[in-house]
Amino acid sequence: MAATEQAKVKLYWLEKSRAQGILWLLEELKVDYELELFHRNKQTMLAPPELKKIHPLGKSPVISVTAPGADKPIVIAETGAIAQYLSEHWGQNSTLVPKRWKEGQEGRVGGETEAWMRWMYFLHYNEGSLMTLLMMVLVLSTIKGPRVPFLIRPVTSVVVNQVFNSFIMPNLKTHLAFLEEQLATSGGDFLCGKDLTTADIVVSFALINYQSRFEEVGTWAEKPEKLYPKVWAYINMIDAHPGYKKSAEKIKEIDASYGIKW
Ligand SMILES: N[C@@H](CCC(=O)N[C@@H](CS)C(=O)NCC(=O)O)C(=O)O
Repeated sequence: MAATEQAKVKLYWLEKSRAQGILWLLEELKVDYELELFHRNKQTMLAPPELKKIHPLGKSPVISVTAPGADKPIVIAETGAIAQYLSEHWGQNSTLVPKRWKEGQEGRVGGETEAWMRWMYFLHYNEGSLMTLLMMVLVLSTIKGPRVPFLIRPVTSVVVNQVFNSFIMPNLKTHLAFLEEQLATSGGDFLCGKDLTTADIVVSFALINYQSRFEEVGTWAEKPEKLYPKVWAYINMIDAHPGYKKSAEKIKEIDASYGIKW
């Protein structure tokens, strides 16, 4: 039996979190995994302190992988690192991870295929650039929302709207235009070409969960779906993907809700 089949994989799950994207990834890669569930503090929405016993930052997703014969598990945090590790061990010989080397160029600088270069880039881009911006939208929105006392909310709203106009909106437009161009030039419907890859699983999770907030950020010349039709076609295609739908059903069984809105 292959070591990957014997390895014990556990996903430390936090409700309403990026762990949902990792669950789809595990399902799509056909990894046999266990779940350990954690719930957010109802007031602060922070993760419970017990998650810090798994990894010092106390965030989710985190996975542990116990190889056959190993006396202790490897603990991996960060969406991109988790996706890379699982892809490298469970995704080889599948279309979920693009072939790395051009024929005859194995191990050479510049010998990588364009699809693999895109795959590597998007695994990093997701948390390094896209989610950083989208998290700012989430946090800033709460500063002008019902969690802020009614009397000071007009003041916080003015400040948040200024940040939305001066920083978030121009950056969001740049990202959406970039993704539109990447989808136009990938050679297929997905970010790395004609096949769904683990990079699509990671990036689409961010887009699906934040698309409804884009219009909160400011005034658009037209609806974002008209301005970035390929991005919207991509979101809708992933939304209808059977593997995605199945994972969303499983998530609803675990958590009673799907999504990261809170
Ligand atoms: N860059 C990290 C971000 C991890 C992260 O911030 N996770 C959130 C949930 S999506 C979390 O654990 N929040 C609870 C908290 O901050 O206490 C990753 O990609 O895994």
